[in-house]
Amino acid sequence: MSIHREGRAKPRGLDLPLLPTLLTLSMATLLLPVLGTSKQDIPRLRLTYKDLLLSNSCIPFLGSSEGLDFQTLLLDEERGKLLLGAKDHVFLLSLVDLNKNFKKIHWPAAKERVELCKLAGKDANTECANFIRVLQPYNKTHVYVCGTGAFHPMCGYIDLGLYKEEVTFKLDTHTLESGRLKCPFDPQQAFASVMTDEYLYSGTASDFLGKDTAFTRSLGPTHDHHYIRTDISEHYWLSGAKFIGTFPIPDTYNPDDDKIYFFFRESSQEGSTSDKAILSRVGRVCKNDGGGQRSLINKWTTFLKARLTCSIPGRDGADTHFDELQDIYLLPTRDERNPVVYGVFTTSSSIFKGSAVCVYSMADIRAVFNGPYAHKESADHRWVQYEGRIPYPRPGTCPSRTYDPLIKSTRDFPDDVISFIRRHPVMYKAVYPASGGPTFKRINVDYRLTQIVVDHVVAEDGQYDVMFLGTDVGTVLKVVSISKEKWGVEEVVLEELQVFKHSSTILTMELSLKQQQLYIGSRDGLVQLSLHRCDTYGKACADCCLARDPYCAWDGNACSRYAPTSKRRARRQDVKYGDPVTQCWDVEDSISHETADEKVIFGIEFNSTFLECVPKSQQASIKWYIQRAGEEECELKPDERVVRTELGLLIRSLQRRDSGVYSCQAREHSFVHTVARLALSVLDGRQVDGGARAEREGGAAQGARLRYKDYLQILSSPGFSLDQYCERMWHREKRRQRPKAGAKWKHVQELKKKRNRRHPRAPGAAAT
Ligand SMILES: *[C@@H]1O[C@H](CO)[C@@H](O)[C@H](O)[C@H]1NC(C)=O
Ligand SMILES: CC(=O)N[C@H]1CO[C@H](CO)[C@@H](O)[C@@H]1O
Repeated sequence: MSIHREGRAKPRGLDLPLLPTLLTLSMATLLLPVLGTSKQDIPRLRLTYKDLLLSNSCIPFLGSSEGLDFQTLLLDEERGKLLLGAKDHVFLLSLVDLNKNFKKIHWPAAKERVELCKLAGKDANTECANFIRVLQPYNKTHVYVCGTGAFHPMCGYIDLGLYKEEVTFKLDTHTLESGRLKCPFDPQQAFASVMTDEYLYSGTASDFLGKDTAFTRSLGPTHDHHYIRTDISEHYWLSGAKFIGTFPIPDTYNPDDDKIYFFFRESSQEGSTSDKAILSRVGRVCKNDGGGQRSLINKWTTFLKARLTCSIPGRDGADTHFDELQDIYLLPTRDERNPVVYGVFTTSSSIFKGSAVCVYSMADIRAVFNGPYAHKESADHRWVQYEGRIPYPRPGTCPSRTYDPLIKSTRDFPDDVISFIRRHPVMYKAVYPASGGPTFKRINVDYRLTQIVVDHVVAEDGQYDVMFLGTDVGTVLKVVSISKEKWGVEEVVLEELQVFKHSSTILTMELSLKQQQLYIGSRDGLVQLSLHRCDTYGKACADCCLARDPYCAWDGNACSRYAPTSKRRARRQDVKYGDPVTQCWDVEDSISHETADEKVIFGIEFNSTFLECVPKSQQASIKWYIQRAGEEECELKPDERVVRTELGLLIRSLQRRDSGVYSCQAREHSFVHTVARLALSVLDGRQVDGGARAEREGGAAQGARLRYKDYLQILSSPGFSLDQYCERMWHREKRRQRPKAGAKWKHVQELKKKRNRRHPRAPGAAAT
C-alpha cells in the first residue's frame, strides 16, 4: 500500500519550474531548522486525512453534516450499537460499520421555545435547537435521553427493545419531562452525567444564564421526582463549575461505602475578589446520601472536594500550572475500586500555551479526602488548614449500619456534622500526580489537547498503556508510555492522525475494545478509527520493530496486529527499545544492506535544485553523503548554499562541482538505512542558454522562454525517458554542429549506465 502525503510540497529534482514559487511561498515551512528540535517530541508517523481514508483505517459517518455537534456518544457493546446524540437528532449506528443501516430519531425543540430562545438573543443555528447532551442506559430496554431544547432542556426515554431481539428505536413522546438540573441549557457548556441503579447523576448549570451550577441526583427506581443537589453557596461548595466527568467507584468492600466521584474545574475566589483563578477539582458524594435535616434538606450531606494539581517547575522557581481540566478517563484495572485516573489539562495563561496529561491513583485521592479539611473564616479570608475539633461521624463518611447502628441514613447525622460540612467541603491538601508531574505534555504548539482515551495493551515484550489524545484541530495523537528500568518513563508519540478533513475540536471519544475502534465526534462529523494500522509501518521486520507500536509485531511476513493468545511462531517486536538488530534475522548489524534505488536528477548551472528525502519516521535523524566522480564518498556539510530542510536538501546556485551521487541516510535508535540515492548531474548553464540564443538568432518562430519551458517539460514529464531526451539533444546538437555535443552525449550515456548499475554502499561511508 502506498501512502500519499497530502498537503505537503513534493519537490522533485526534475520539477525545476516549481522551484521559484516553492522557494518564496513555503520558504518558512521548508527551511524549518531540522537540527535543534527534539526528535522525541515529533510524532513518529504523521498521517493525513487522505492517508487514513486510503489505508481504510478511518471511516467517516456519512450522515455527518456541518454544525450538527456530534458530542454525545453511548457505546452499547452488547447490541453492537453506538448511540449518537447531535443537534435535533439521535442516531443508532452499527459499531462495525457506522454507515450500515443506521437509524435516526428526529427530535427538534418545540417551535415556541426556539422563538423564545431567539428573542433572548441566542443564535438560531448554534444555540436555539435541541442539542442532545444525555444518553445514558436506564434499564434493560430503555435509554435515557436529554436535549437542551432551545435553552429549555427536556428528557425522555428511547426504547431499544430487549437485547438479542430486533432493535426498536423509538422515543417515547408521552413521557417527556423537564430536563432542568439534569441537562445543561447551553449546548456548549461543559457537562457530565452518569446513570447507575436507575439514578441519574449530573453536573450542570440549573438556569438559563448558567450561573448556578450544581451536582445533582434525579430519577431512581421509585421515580418520586426527588432531587438531591449541592448547596447553593458560592464561596464554599461550587463556583461556576464546569463538569468534566462523573463515575461510580466503590471505596471498600462494603456497598454502603460506594461513592460517586466527579471531576470539574471552577473559579476559586481566594480572599479578596480580585484574584480569581481557575482550579481543577475532584469531588465525591455517597451513593446512599439521601439529604439531611434542617439546613441540608434535599442537599448532599457527604459532599467533599479536593484540588487536582498538574504542574511543571517553572524557570523562576514558581510552578507552571495546567489548571483547566478538559477531560478525564478512568482506565480500569483488575480491582474495580482502583481505576487509574487520567486527566487532560490546559493552561489558562494567555502567554503560555500548553496541555498536559496527569495520572492519579485512587489511593492518593482517598488519602486527601481522609486528610485535613480546609477552613475559611469568612468570604474575605483565605482557605487555611482546619485545626479544630472534627465532629463524629467524620464528615464525608457514608452512613452504614455496619459502622454505627444508630446512623442508618444521612438523615440521622447529628447537627454538628451537617453544619460542619456546609462550611468545610474542601480538603486542605491537593491531589498530586502519581509520578509527581505530567506524564505527557505539549508546550508551545499551536493546538491543545481536549480528549483522552487509554487502552491497556498486552504486547510481545510486556504491557503498555496507550493514550489516544484528541486535539482542538481535529487530530489524534497516539502515545505510548514505556517504563525503563533506569530512566523512568519514556513517552513515544507513535502517530499523529488527522481524523477530520477540516480542523475542528474533538468533542468526544469512545473506545470499543471488542471492535478495536475509536469513535470520535466533532462539531462537523463522526468517524471511526482503528486503534492500529500495522501495515503502514513498512514491509520489513526492521520497520515493524522501529515503530515500537505495542499493537503490532512482525509475524515473519508482515507487520500485523499482535494477539497474545495466538500460538503462532514467535512474533518479533521491541516496544521498549525499538532495536531491530536483536529482533530481525535479516538485520545482522545496525546497517541495513538494502540500498535505495538510484534516481537521476538534472540541474542547471546557477539554478537551484531540490533533492527529496522523507524518511518514513519523523523521529529519524538524517545525514547526507556525496560521492563525486572519482572520489570517496564523504559526509555533506551544509552551508549557506546547501541547505538541509525537513523534506530534503536544497542546493542554491548550482555549480558543476555539485554533480555526484547523493545519499540520504536515516538513523533511528541504532538502526541506519539509506532512504534515497540521487545522482545529480549539473548541466552547463551557458549551453542551455546558448542553445536558446542560437535559436533566437536563427529567427526561430518560438521565443527562447518557450523553448526553455519545453525543455523542462520533457525532463519532468512522467513518461520521460533518457533515450528520448538524448535523441532530442543529439538531433539539436547535430543541427547546430556544435563541437561540444559529443561530450554531452557521452556524459548522458555515462549517467544512464550508472543508473542501471546497483550501487553497493561504500564500506567507509557506513554510519558513524
Ligand atoms: C424500563 O423503563 C421504562 C421507562 O420507565 C419502562 O417503560 C420499561 O418497562 C422498563 N423496562 C424494564 C425491562 O424494566
Ligand atoms: C527555474 C529557474 O530558476 N530557471 C532559471 C535557470 O537559470 C536561467 C539562467 O541561467 C534562468 O533564466 C532561469 O529562469
